[in-house]
Order: sequence, then C-alpha cells, then structure tokens
Amino acid sequence: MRLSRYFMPILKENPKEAEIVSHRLMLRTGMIRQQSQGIYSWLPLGKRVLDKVNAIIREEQNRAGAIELSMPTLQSAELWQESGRYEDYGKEMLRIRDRQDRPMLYGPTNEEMITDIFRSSVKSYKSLPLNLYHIQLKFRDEIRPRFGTMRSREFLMKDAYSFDLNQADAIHSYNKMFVAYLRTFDRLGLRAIPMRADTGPIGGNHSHEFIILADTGESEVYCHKSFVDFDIPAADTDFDSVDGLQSVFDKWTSVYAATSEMHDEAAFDAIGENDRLSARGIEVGHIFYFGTKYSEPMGAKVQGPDGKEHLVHMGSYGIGPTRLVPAIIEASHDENGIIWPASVAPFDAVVINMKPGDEGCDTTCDRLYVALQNAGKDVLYDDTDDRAGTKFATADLIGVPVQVIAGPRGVAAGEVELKDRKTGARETLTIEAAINKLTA
Ligand code: 5CA
Repeated sequence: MRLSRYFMPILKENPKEAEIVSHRLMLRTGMIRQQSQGIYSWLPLGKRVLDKVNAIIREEQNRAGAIELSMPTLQSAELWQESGRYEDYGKEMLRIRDRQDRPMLYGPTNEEMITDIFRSSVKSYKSLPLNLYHIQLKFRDEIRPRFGTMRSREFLMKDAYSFDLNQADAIHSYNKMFVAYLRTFDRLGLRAIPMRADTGPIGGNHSHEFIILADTGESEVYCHKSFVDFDIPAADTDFDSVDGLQSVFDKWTSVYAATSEMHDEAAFDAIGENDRLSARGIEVGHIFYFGTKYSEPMGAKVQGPDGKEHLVHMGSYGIGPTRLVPAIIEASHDENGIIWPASVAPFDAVVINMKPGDEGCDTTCDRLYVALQNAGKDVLYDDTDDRAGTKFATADLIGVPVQVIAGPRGVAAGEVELKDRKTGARETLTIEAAINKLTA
C-alpha cells in the first residue's frame, strides 16, 4: 500500500477525550473514529489489525473443532421470551419495533438463537458433540461506555456455543475452549490468566474470565504470580483427549486466581506474600458452562443411546476482538507509539523513501516494495513528500515491526537500513540481503 494513496488520518495532537493510552493511540493513528457514544467505525489501519486478530481467533476455534456460521444482529423478542431473559436483561438491551410493530432487539449475545438453530435440526446424540461459533457485532447499552473500543456499546464478539449429551461431555467441550483460549491469547502476544468468575446474566456456575494484567484494566483481580511460567499448550494438542485437556485445565487452575466478585480473602492470604499479586486487569474472554439453563425452557433435546430424550448440556464462550485490539496496545507500546506483535501488525514492514523524486531512492523502494509484496508480505510504502522526521515519527507511531529506510547516500552504495521498532536496533544491509532477510 502506497501511503500517498492510503487513508490513514493521523492526528498531530493528542485527543483530549482519551483517558488511556490505547484509546489515545487508536485515535491518533486513525484506526478508529467515534460515530456516536460507544459506537465506532474501524478505519483502514484499524480494520487490518482487527482482521488479523479475527483470523487468529478463527484458526484456534477451528483447531479445537468449533464450526463457524453467521447469525444476524437483529433478533426476534419471542425467542428471548421463551428463555425468560427478555424481561431480565433490562436496559442494556436495545429494543426495537419493526413496521408491523413486532418487538425485535439488537442481540447482546446469542444463546437463544443458537439453541433455536440446534433444536430445529439436531435430534440424536450421534450429532454430538457440536460447537458452533460466529464473529458478529453485538449491542449492549452500557451505562458507562468508555476507553474507546475497550468498552463500547456496539462491539464485535466471537461467541461459540457447545452442545453435549451430559455434563461430563460438556466439561470436555469447555476444556477444549479453555485450551483454545490459552493458545489464542498467546498468539496475540498476550499472557492471559484464567480466573474463576461470576456468570451474571449468562448463567451457570462453572466459569472463567481470561484476564490481561494492565493498570488501566477495569477489573480488580487477585492471583498467584506463578502464571507467568506456565506452558502454553502446543499446536498439535490432541483435542479429543479427555485426560490430556483436563490436565491442562487442572494445571492452569491449580493456583489461586479470581476476580473481585469471586475473591476469597482467606485463600488469597494463604499464599506467601512474595507470590501474591493484587492487580487490575482487562477481561478479554469469558467462558461458561450452564448445563440446561436454555435447553430446558426452549426444549432442546436429543435422543440418547438409551433411546430416551435428554436435555442437552450447553456452554458459551466469548472473546471480544474489538476489546483485544486496545488490550494489545495497553500491553505493547512506548512513548513513541504502538509496538505491534508481528502476528497482528497492520503491515509487516514499512518502506520509507527518504527522498521521493531521487531516482536511486525511487528505484530501490519500488524494488523492495514489489519483492516484499510478491513474497506475500503486507507492506506500507511511505512515498509521501513529508519531511524525514515526520516519516520516522509516523512509522514509530503506527508500530509496524520493521522499518526499511532508503536514503540517497545509502542507495548510491547499494544499501538500505533496517530498524526494529521494538528494540530500536538498526542495521545496514545490501538491498539484496534486506529482501532476503524480510522474506525469509
Ligand atoms: N454469551 C457469552 C459468551 S459467548 C457472553 O456474552 N459473554 S460476555 O458477556 O462475557 O462477553 C464476552 C466477551 O465480549 C467479553 O469477555 C469481552 O471480551 C467482550 N465484551 C463484552 N462487553 C463488551 C463491551 N461493552 N465492549 C467491548 N467488548 C465487550
């Protein structure tokens, strides 16, 4: 992408309304724009990051055996009247009437709709286990939307829903998502800690929130420090192994970790003072096992091996991609801007032409741009007439992992400079060597 033809409305000044660093940087880099309170557009740079986050979530959901579908944002109130949640959900639910005056709502979550899909076609235990997910916009009329897309009213959620014959099988399905979540957050460059959590309006009594520690987090959390050393399950984890997944779950829940609603002062105090961590955190995922809470009122049953009808046991599993993007920035930035982990960076590299119009610079940059693109890399080419200082500041601000700098003196000697955004380390390489290194 040539910067001169791109749409990346960078702000020179720090926006006053932003209280936390991720919100400030997302506005400054032109990743998002607020359209009304708690409702955002994702501009091209932000959209690139969001798509990469979604791709990783999707890969790990698929690996764990979940199957993607797509459900609408607008739902009929009837379904929610069946489960009994229509009245319970209160003011957070945006209620709408269509032209026939039928009550509708903008979905805050999809337990009812997926249960309806399930009951309409699944009749036998032979179709189980089943886990269906989508990545779709939700709306919750939050009392205090704030911090940009960290807590917005319209937000994206990956929500998965599992169906099993009995509780034991449902716990195995729960553990599959537990492991998928550990892998997902790790690939996003984050260390997320699973913590025992309250279930709120979703229900059930077996639930974990995945929390990233950050001073600006909205949750108060308490945990043992040893989480930093725990191993992340490998890509070739056998998701069908009941014992294997249970042992991962047992390990990751073997030491104390709880949000303030579930905090047990005595258990926390029993941890040695040096191993105790009382901190703030950002909830990036939340998983629930709630048994027959929805299958019972909505009549979702299957025929079991015994020939009898059984209510299915369900769980639901949420991740907030539009919250993860600012969470990654909270965890990875410096005074000059964002430092994207390579896995979600909007571009893999930025080629900076120090002197557009100079034949050597133009030829070299064109060559780099084409070679990197042909190797499948996402490349931003700064071909603008901005001053060198502005170009460097922009490249640092938007946090692309590698900067390739081509100036007249260097290219005359057949060389360019590579700068690592994270470490600041610079090296001078021949153009050939630079291409080889970046496409390796
Ligand atoms: N149905 C269940 C799981 S699929 C559910 O709704 N869970 S939830 O309420 O915990 O939301 C799941 C995830 O969505 C949260 O962990 C969080 O990452 C994200 N999320 C929830 N509310 C917001 C919000 N207002 N803004 C941004 N992300 C949010």
